[in-house]
Amino acid sequence: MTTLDAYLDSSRGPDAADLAVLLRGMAGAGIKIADELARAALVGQLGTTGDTNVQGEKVKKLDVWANDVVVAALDATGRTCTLVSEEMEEIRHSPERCAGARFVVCFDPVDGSSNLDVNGIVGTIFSVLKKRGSGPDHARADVLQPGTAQAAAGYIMYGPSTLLMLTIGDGLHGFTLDRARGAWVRTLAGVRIPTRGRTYSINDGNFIRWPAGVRRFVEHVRAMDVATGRPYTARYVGSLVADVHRTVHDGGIYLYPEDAAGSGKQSTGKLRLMYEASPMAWLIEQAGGAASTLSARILDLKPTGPHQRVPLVIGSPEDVRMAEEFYADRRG
Ligand code: FBP
Repeated sequence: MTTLDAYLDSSRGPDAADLAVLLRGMAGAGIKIADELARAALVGQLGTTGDTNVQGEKVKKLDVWANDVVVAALDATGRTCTLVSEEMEEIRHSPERCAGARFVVCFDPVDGSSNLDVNGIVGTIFSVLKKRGSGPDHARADVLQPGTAQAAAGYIMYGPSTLLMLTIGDGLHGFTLDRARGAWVRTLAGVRIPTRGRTYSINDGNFIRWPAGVRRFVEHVRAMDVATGRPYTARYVGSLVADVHRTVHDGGIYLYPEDAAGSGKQSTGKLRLMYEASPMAWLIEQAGGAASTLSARILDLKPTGPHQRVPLVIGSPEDVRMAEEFYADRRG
């Protein structure tokens, strides 16, 4: 079974060697976070810090701890000097580290943090972009690149096993942490998502705020019609990593739409483009899936800010197309 190291060593391309160093750093941070999650309740690492982050969310102790672990691991690679994190309001640009820097990294250190205190599945999500310019003024332009410019994307899922799902542009692969060997071993190679699924995943509690097209789509997949495999079953973990991973594996669709006009505060959606929607979109497209806002392809979006929020609908291509048709009133 191929290890992550062997897989990265065999990858080709002008930046392959530098990208390998950076990704090993991220994978190393994942091991530390997995270890800390396993003992968090024993060492008082659960609960909040009392602060509120740039997203307006109560900050969990592990959010900050994991953020520092990822920043230190990426700094140690010497391959990046510009970082964006859900837990850091500003773009962290360190000119003194730019000499060997080739990449910009956007990451969510603990995705699904509402699951932390209930021992639920959480994850780390990351997106790697090529550094194009030099100097502090260029840092923002380096960050605000569309998803099509990603050099790598991945998530680390802290579940019964610790799993790294990764793409560097040659398909979607999964590496399971083998603690005995201290190595990541490829257990999923060239993952392909089913073209259509039988599962939908959305926070039903937001029903009253969904755009009309989303309501019609959900009512459609809930309706009885054996011939088209309906009703779909509902699954929602409340952690993007867990809900997308199940969707990649089994097929189906995950939706976090914007709130309909006048119905709520998330008029542009909840999830963040740079370190949630964009990396997940590339990962799922590499597996033959689709990801959209329901009116535009996520990877084509031109970012406007490091913490920009967007609607995210992601999954099997036929299901995403169907949801887009209901949203555009072309169906139902
Ligand atoms: P963070 O936990 O990193 O803030 O991520 C956002 C998130 O928790 C996603 O993982 C998840 O899919 C979604 O928000 C759940 O939102 P809600 O509780 O509104 O359904």
